[in-house]
Amino acid sequence: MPDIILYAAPLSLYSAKVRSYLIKAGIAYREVTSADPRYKSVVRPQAGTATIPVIETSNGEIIRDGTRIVDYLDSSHKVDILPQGPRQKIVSRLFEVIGSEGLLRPAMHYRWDFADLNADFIRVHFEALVPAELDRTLLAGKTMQRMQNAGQMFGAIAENFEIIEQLYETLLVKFDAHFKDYPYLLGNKPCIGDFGLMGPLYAHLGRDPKPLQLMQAKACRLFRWVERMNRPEADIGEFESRDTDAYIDADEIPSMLIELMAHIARDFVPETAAAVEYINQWLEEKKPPPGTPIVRGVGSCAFEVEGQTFKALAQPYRFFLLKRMQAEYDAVPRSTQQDIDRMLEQANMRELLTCRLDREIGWKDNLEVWL
Ligand SMILES: N[C@@H](CCC(=O)N[C@@H](CS)C(=O)NCC(=O)O)C(=O)O
Repeated sequence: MPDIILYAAPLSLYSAKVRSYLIKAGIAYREVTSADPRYKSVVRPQAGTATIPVIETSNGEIIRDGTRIVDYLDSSHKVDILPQGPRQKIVSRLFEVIGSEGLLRPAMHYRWDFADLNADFIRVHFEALVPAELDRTLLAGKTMQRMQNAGQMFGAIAENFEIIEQLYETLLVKFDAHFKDYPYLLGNKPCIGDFGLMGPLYAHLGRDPKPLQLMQAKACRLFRWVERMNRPEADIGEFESRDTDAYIDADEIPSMLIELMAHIARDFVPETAAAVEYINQWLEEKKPPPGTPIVRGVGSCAFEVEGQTFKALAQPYRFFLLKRMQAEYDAVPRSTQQDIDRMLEQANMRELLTCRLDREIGWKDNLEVWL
């Protein structure tokens, strides 16, 4: 009997983070989809809402949300997925946010807007999520339509395709350059940022036919990282150093990683700044009572990317994650903060330190709630 049952799916973005953690942590688990009868009868009623990933532990606990699942597992398994160095901690936490929220546009665009290559592949996977006794074609079709609409709400619409593709293709080149020198984001072992990035970079961009072709053709070392993240061993044969238990020395952040962050900042920072303003205004107007469950998006905010106005769903969850980075910053002495300021300045991400919601986000019965 495995320690953990993981309710997930191969094509699910948020499931990829948890699966990779389970593999690297060496935790015995069994993965099933939400079509498993136990999901409906036992898991879903306690999960709060019908998303994956969810885990069921051997003592019957049900935990929903990829971030909470990794926190929960790591609190007992202590794999050590957060570097000790303050700058590396910040970078690690930042990539956790970027993984969940910062690459949704390319993830959705390359899944939903290339039907010639992707359609059959995607349909097979969505149908597998519907219990066999139901009308798989009909129900999968409805979910697929809902997901395609979600992509548009994240800003993956025709007017933006050119910019989304330009940004993503450059991102591939920059990731590839980083993974030429290092097997993981911060050295020879994965950190929480690596696990976060597996969401978009494995589940969508490293698996669906169109973006998989692109990644293999333009960024074979990034593709290797994706493979490596789903293997229990360190899988670093092509690198000189064999020390599998070390982050980069002296809290160093490689200059290529700073360049990569500065590239991600091009849409991530204006979007985050617009979203925080939008959500704070919404909070001011609606004043949700403490304990109110948080919806995925509270409305659509506008921001500039490469001189063009984008609109995207303002999602409180981004700030639940960003707060974890800000908390690391708040916890260190001023002189260390200044060091972090300099690094974030170079990465054009310093503004993220001030993007804070006026209300805290907490958890109740597996749902995120306003405190
Ligand atoms: N914050 C959640 C998000 C989970 C989530 O949105 N999962 C998607 C699949 S990748 C889902 O189940 N969507 C179904 C829906 O929204 O109805 C997490 O990190 O686990």
